[in-house]
Order: sequence, then structure tokens, then C-alpha cells
Amino acid sequence: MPFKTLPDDKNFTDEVKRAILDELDSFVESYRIQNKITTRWKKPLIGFAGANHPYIRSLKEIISPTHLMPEDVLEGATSVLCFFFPFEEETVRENIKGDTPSPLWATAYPETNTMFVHMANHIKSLIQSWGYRAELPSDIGKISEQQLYSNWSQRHFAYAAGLGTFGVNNMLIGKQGCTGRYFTLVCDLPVIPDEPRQVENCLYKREGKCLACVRRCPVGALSPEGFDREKCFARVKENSKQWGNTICGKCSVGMPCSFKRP
Ligand code: B12
Repeated sequence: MPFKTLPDDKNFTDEVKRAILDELDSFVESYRIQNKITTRWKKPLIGFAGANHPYIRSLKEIISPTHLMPEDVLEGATSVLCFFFPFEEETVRENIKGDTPSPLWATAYPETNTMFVHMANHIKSLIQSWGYRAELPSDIGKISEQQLYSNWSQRHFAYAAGLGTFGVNNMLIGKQGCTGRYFTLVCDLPVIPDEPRQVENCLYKREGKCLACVRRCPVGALSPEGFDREKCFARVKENSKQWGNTICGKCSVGMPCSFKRP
């Protein structure tokens, strides 16, 4: 056991987080070199969502009865470790121009998704080396024309883990903004979970002004009243003819919330 403090102690949770963040630094560095990829990420953010937090327990009601619970992924799960990997600024800035995705943005999507699986398996081994268990959720991206939502919402777990709040652009906005990707790993570490953030990070939701994302969406899928999933999906499907993936991201780039909490 590499920790100085006892499980369930606040210091234990801090030490676990520190150890994971340190491991992520070296993992990402060597992954990039070994796999000769283009995408660059800033330092990741992590948080723990409590498996028994009332918000997590209500996901079947909020989202769908088919949404999975942490224990469906790992029996005896105590928490969901949530990761946010913010993109380097160049990836984001390049996507500001025009109404179709830029090459760096398009590359970042598959490269980040592939990295996530390796990264999470690496952190799973780290957690196992401490004598605990961890498991990756599967089928997280599986959607269909009939069901345009996943049974494993990365962002709802990340919200419960205090990593951000939802903006009018329907993106989860955190300390490092909203331009990046989320992933999760279910585990049985006896950590003290984080709590959802009480203050809105979206300028409009907090102060009633902005709506830059509403003006920017190329297909009018956003409004203060909500997100038109069908319109957005039609657009990203169109983009996938060129790029092979359902991407766009115009509602998140060139925004006050792109890189920080505005
Ligand atoms: C299906 C899907 C899509 C579909 C449908 C869109 C959608 N939002 O569902 C399509 C293909 C259209 C799409 C588009 C995009 N996607 Co997408 N997508 C997913 C996927 C696979 C599942 C999302 C899902 O079904 N969630 C469950 C549903 C019910 O939740 P939801 O759609 O997020 O809606 C909830 C929020 O709006 C929330 N909400 C809104 N306001 C508030 C307020 C409060 C207080 C609370 C609690 C909740 C809340 O409540 C809604 C209902 O529960 C996730 C990965 C995953 N497995 O989670 C990525 C994901 C959501 N996509 C992502 C991205 C980046 C995009 C795009 C920018 C495309 C791109 N890469 O260029 C666009 C952006 C669209 C947008 N503005 O939302 C990121 C979002 C990152 C972020 N910062 O938030 C995710 C998380 C992928 C990842 N691994 O990081 N996507």
C-alpha cells in the first residue's frame, strides 16, 4: 500500500488523486511518443462521483430506465473516477473558422477516444496494484436513430463528480472550459467522493447574458430553452461524410467558456 494515510480519510483521497494525476502525466507523455499522434491535451482534471450519491441513483429517472448504474459495470463499486482531458488551444482555435470541422478537431476525436481506452486500462492496473478493483464501462458511444442518447452518460457522472455544470451549448463546462473530452472508470476505492458544483459555470445561466453559442451553431440547434438533438445529429452526420466521425464542435470553440469558467 503506497499511501501514508488510511482509507476513508480525506488525506487518503487526496493522495490517491495525486498518484493518479502523476501517473497520467507520464502515461500521456509516453503514449504520444509511442503512437506518433497529432493530438495534444493539457493536464487532465479528475474527480470521484459517489456510486450512492442521490444524483447518480436518480439517473434512471432523469435519463432513461436503461441507463446503467456503477454496480452494473463493477459489482461493489464505490465510486466513478471521472477524467476530463482538455484539448491544447491550437486544436480549438483552428476549429473556430468556417462551418465545417477543422483537421485538428477531426483528428482529436478518434485519437482521444483510442487513447482513453489505453489510459483507463493503465489506471485500472494502477488501482489493482493498490489492492482495489476497477472496470471500464463498455458500449458508451452506442446510439441509434431511435435512441439518440447513451446508457452511460460520461457527463452526468462528471457533473456529479464536481467537474462542471451544463451550459446553454449543452456542453459540460469546467475549470478548464468545455473543449475536451470526458471518460470514466468505475472502481471500489474507499475514497471520499466529490460533490456537484452549486454555482453555474455558463455565463447565461449565471448572469443572464452571452448566448454566443446559440448565435454560433450552424444549424440553430441551441436555444436558452434547450438543445435540439435531432438538428445537431443531422449536422454531425453530414460532417461524418468528410471526416468519418460525427463531429462539429462550433458551439464550444471561440466561446467565453472554451478554456475556462467565464
Ligand atoms: C450521443 C452523443 C452525441 C449525439 C447526441 C447529442 C447529445 N448531447 O446527446 C450527437 C452525435 C449529436 C453528439 C454531438 C456532439 N457531441 Co456528443 N456524445 C454523445 C454521447 C455518446 C452520449 C451523450 C448522451 O446520450 N448522454 C445522455 C443524455 C441524456 O444526456 P445529454 O444529451 O448530455 O443531455 C443532458 C444534458 O443536456 C443535461 N443538462 C442540461 N442542462 C442541465 C442542467 C442540469 C442542472 C443538469 C443536471 C443536467 C443538464 O441534461 C440532459 C438530459 O439528461 C457522449 C458520450 C457519453 N457516453 O456520454 C458524447 C459527448 C456528449 N459528446 C461530446 C461532444 C464533444 C460532442 C460534439 C461537440 C461533437 C464533436 N465532438 O465535435 C457535439 C456537441 C453537441 C452538443 N452541443 O451537445 C462530448 C461532450 C464534452 C463536453 N464538454 O460536454 C461527450 C461527453 C463525449 C466525450 N467523451 O467527451 N453527441
